[in-house]
Amino acid sequence: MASTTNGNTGATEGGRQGGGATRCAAILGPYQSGKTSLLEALLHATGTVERKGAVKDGNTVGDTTPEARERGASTELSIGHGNFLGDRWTFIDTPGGIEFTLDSRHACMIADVVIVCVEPEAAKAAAAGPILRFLDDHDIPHVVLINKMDQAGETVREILGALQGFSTRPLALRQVPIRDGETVTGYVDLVSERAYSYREGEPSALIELPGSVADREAEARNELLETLADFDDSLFEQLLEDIDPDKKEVYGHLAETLRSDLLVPVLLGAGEHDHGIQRLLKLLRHETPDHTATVARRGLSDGEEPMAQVFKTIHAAHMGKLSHVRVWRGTVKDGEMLNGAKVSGIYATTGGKLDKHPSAAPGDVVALGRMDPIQTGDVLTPTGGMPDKGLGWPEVPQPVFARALRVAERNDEVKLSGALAKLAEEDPSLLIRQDSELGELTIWGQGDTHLRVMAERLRSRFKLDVTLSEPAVAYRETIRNRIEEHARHKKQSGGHGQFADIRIAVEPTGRGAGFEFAEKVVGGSVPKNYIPAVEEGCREGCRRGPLGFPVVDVKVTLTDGQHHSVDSSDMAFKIAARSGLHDALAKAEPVLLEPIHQVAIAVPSESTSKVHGILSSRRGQILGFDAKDGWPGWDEVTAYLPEAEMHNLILELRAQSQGMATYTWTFDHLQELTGRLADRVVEHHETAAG
Ligand SMILES: Nc1nc2c(ncn2[C@@H]2O[C@H](COP(=O)(O)OP(=O)(O)OP(=O)(O)O)[C@@H](O)[C@H]2O)c(=O)[nH]1
Ligand SMILES: [Mg+2]
Repeated sequence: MASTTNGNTGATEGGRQGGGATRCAAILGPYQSGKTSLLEALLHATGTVERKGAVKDGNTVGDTTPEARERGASTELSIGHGNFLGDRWTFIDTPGGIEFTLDSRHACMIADVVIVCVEPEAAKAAAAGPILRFLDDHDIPHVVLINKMDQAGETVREILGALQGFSTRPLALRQVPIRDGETVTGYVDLVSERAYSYREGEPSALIELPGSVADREAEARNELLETLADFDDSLFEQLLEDIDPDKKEVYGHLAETLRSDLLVPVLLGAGEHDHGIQRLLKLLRHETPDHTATVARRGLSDGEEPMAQVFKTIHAAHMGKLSHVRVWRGTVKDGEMLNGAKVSGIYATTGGKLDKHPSAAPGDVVALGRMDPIQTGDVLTPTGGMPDKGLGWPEVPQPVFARALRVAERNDEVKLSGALAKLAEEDPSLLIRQDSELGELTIWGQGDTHLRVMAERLRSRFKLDVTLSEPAVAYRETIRNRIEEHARHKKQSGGHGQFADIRIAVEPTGRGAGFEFAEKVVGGSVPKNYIPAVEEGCREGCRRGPLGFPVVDVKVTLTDGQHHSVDSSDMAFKIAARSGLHDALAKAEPVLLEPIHQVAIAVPSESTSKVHGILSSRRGQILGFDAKDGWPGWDEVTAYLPEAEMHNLILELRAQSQGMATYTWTFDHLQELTGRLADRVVEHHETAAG
């Protein structure tokens, strides 16, 4: 384990507030771009971690759960606190995996600034596109860190070029790299015009500006000033007159443009080697707004009473429910009531470690204990009068991947449903469904890894032995022909006999019509009081048709029949109807129906043709494709797709689009399925049913 010191937790001792309020930076970025390593470097540089851990050694402050450690990839938020030059900071490392996006987005909503960490390779950096778009849409100030510069093969220009297309704000390069052959050895700061040489595990050393970068430095500095001048007339005039602006003034403009989210500063670094960390921290110190600006941006400024907002809910193994909050206003005290729930413990969390505090001050990020009725997103106040989540709270993405979930021990079923409810409360992008028709429990989420991680949590945290498998498809069947059927139920066994006789016509109806029943009985051959029993018998007969599936879109008309004054009964008519319908359906050319969904796939244009290929190989029918509204460079492809072909769709789409494609879906209609595919479904169903 990395050794940690206790001093730098975010909560204030005894509720006393130090110099400024704690500010909060969330770290986002594509999968494996180095965020957890960056958190470690930031905590090292801010005095929280004495000895730095490494992701490969499994001893970082972030990624403490078995699910994350085993993967060497984050599967949940990791929080750490630090002190930099007297300022208190909370850093939140987020998982890069696209399947855990909702957690990352929630962290953005309570952060004062977001550090977008990208790889030094244009194609990989472009995977940050959706993140930049989200931050732009929500007006969240952000900084881009081109990370892993120790491995940079491509030029910073190429990487920036790839990113700029996704950002509506100009990306403003703040440093240029100093290279020695293939290796990046340091950087020049474009405002101070000072050159630094990177040092492993230490702040960079000031050096003479090497002649080799002088031209590039001058050019990049000019670009930076020109970009800034777009937001300030006096700077614009100075540049026109060839006056070199005062550095202090430039820093002032930079702080202003970041605070107002007009511009995105771009820094260089290598978190794992501590390169560029001091520069990043200094930028954060001088240019990041505090929580009051964030509260205003979120539209939560009204009112005076203490206020906090939940951005993550966890059911910890020994601690019970923990609601991670950012305190927006006032002091939150242990034991007080917020939104009708009693705060039972206030903790500053660093990775998996908790430090108890009596209170938390504005700006602090802490966990509140045992706030049972409280949900992620809730805005907490003593009066509970703020039901709103504030501007822009992220929508829960529609689940795109499902698995049937089984628990090995039947006795564990109650425990399982309790555990699943907790997991779904922690992660609103997870859905649990109990399908009574298919007799199957399914979990729905954002992809394979997402659901596997959930299964691992069930095993590690709740000690439940569960397995995942492909879920069943809700097939139906109908008929193609009209059939008239005569059915008689007659039993003579001592005393009372049983007698019912009916004639029915069974015919297909329009798709989506469901089941219809009519009667045209004349002369009371089937007395009125038995007709509901006939209808009920027919409905029961539709539960499982000759192919083994529920029958839909048929109309049954009772045309005639006979009864017996003593031996007829509701039961006799029901039995006759059920068997009559059963025989009729089998003769009426039964046919399988499969559910078809309408899908709308959003994909970067360069991958659109691949999406067409994927859809046609999955029996999809393309309905159209067009440029996606408000998403430059993206297309939206709409298609009908059979549910049976959708199980792994998201995985293939992501594989063919560098993880970027997403889709939404709605059930559209049932469609006949014939031939070999249908035979296989029926056979498989018969085998499964034993
Ligand atoms: N060369 C180099 N490799 C790095 C650097 N930072 C991280 N890595 C490596 O990149 C891989 C991913 O690092 P993480 O810090 O786990 O990345 P992450 O962004 O947290 O990954 P996810 O949580 O899965 O999205 C590991 O193998 C690290 O050793 C860096 O500055 N330079
Ligand atoms: Mg990580």
